[in-house]
Amino acid sequence: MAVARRKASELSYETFLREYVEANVPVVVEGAGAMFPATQQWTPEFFKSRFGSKQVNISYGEKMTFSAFIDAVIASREDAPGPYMYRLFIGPHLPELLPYLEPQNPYSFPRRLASPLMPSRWKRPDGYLKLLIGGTGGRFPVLHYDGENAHAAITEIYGDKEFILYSPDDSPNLYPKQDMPNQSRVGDPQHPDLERFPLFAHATQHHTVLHPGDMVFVPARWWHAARVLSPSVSICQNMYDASNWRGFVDEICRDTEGLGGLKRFAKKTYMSGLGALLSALERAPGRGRERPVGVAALVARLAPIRSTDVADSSSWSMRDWT
Ligand SMILES: O=C(O)CCC(=O)C(=O)O
Repeated sequence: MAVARRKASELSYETFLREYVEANVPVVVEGAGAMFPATQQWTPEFFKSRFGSKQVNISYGEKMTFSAFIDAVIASREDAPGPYMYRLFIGPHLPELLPYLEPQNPYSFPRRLASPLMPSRWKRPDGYLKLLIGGTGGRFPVLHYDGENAHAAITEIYGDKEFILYSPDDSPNLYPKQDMPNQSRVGDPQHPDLERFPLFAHATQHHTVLHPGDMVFVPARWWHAARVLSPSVSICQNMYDASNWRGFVDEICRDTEGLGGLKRFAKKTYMSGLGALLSALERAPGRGRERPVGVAALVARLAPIRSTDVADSSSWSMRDWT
């Protein structure tokens, strides 16, 4: 099945929220990233020439110099895929890149992650902004959905990438791992071992190809994976709003980390109350104003719904999120 495609120039933010975010339906927004200076300037060579000697995170625990990594990306082939970068958080590791991503893409704005009312553990004003780079045949290593009920947005900056998704309803056909239920045991979903995983044949694949400027919205609990068709650079962000808050709270409160019942109850009460407060502030009258002042400005700051509601990226906390 093809993922729906809409043009950014014809898709209002309100329609995007109603038809896709609230409905938990994936969509590609064409041109959502077209206004980024990055879309004009980022190429594999850009990273090699600017940051060649810098050691960067590629995957969990794997680091390389940018120079060696980009050489491997260029050499990557369908039958001999090179490494795929998916653990480089831009804010703490390459803040020089942030100006290339402003003005922010409104469709991937992190919303509640950017609220100062978020507990510090989940305060991510850039939405866990990550850099994803790979060469032909490179791929994200596992079919998965994002933890803590997050929505995700992946915006293609350079090159082409195949992106596939499976609905949460297909979870029983995807063989979730016992210890990590948001990861599938199937391995490469384009070359599944159907003798080991026969139910996978019943799963409905939603398919698209991302080109520069395209953003795919990945709703909470939708399984997804990506494979590079030509050397590719993209970014990934997470987002919370009223549509995925309850699932987020349920998940973080299930993970008790040794907390007793009373503490868990207190945490759940606080987070549920915060959700109700943010929902009210997000719907407060006058939220559409371009430059709010007074009380409206305070409301916008506490419950940001678009990038102009928050301070610019130079003031973001650059804590290491790896
Ligand atoms: O490589 C991609 O585009 C997928 C990224 C992703 O799913 C993730 O970082 O969680």
